Amino acid sequence: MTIRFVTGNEGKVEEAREYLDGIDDVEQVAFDYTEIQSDSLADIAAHGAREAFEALGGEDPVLVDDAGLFVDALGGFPGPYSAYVEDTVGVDRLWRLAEGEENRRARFRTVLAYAGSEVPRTSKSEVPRTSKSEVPRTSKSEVPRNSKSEVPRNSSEMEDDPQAVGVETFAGTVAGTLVPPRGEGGFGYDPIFEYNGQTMAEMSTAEKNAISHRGRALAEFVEWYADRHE
Ligand code: ITT
Ligand code: NA
Repeated sequence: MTIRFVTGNEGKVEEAREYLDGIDDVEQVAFDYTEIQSDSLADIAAHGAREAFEALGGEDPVLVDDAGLFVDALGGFPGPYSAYVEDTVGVDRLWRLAEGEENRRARFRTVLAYAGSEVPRTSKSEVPRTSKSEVPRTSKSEVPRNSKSEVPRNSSEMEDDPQAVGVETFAGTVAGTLVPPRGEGGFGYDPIFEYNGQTMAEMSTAEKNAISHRGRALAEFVEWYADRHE
């Protein structure tokens, strides 16, 4: 089977391909799904994956990744608005905003949403699976929860809706420190995010996957997926 990764971001695809090497093929698919307004990455990703799977048709499952950088001293900003802030303010100026703060801790979070016909439609998928190794933090903006904007489907609604597809979500987080930009690899905010002495832009894809939010979410995904696709 081929997993259709619906994203405009090649960096995400490269990381998923490297991680899923030998498990499944990953194809990048351009489809502009609706990014619902929510402070929950899980809701945004789950909604996007469901919409993309239904709109694209076909059998192959769909993966959507919604990510963000959450800066502790800035109350979790830019969080779900990270892509918009990267495009408007830019990575260097976000660093300068953090530079003025004593606390430069930040974390990356991602939620992978997988939509496929084999996922039970009654799956309680809006609460992402998270690895046990990940210590949950209590920053309000990070705790995935159902927002009012996405009404969870109830089973009677789904019985009436043959088009409904099951969605399963997988979350990953990594905590680090913001630093002046260093490194040529990775993408997005990687040059200003330091983990264990290296920025993520100074790491190879494999090194980044070993510690990153996306790598952790992919690990959760693989654990779940491997059971179903021997
Ligand atoms: P798609 O929505 O098309 O998948 P995107 O780049 O817009 O691609 P997001 O909506 O998830 O992705 O935006 C997340 C923002 O955070 C965006 O600015 C990314 O560059 C950045 N980002 C996401 N993952 C990252 C990572 O692993 N390292 C550094 N920055 C990352
Ligand atoms: Na996006």
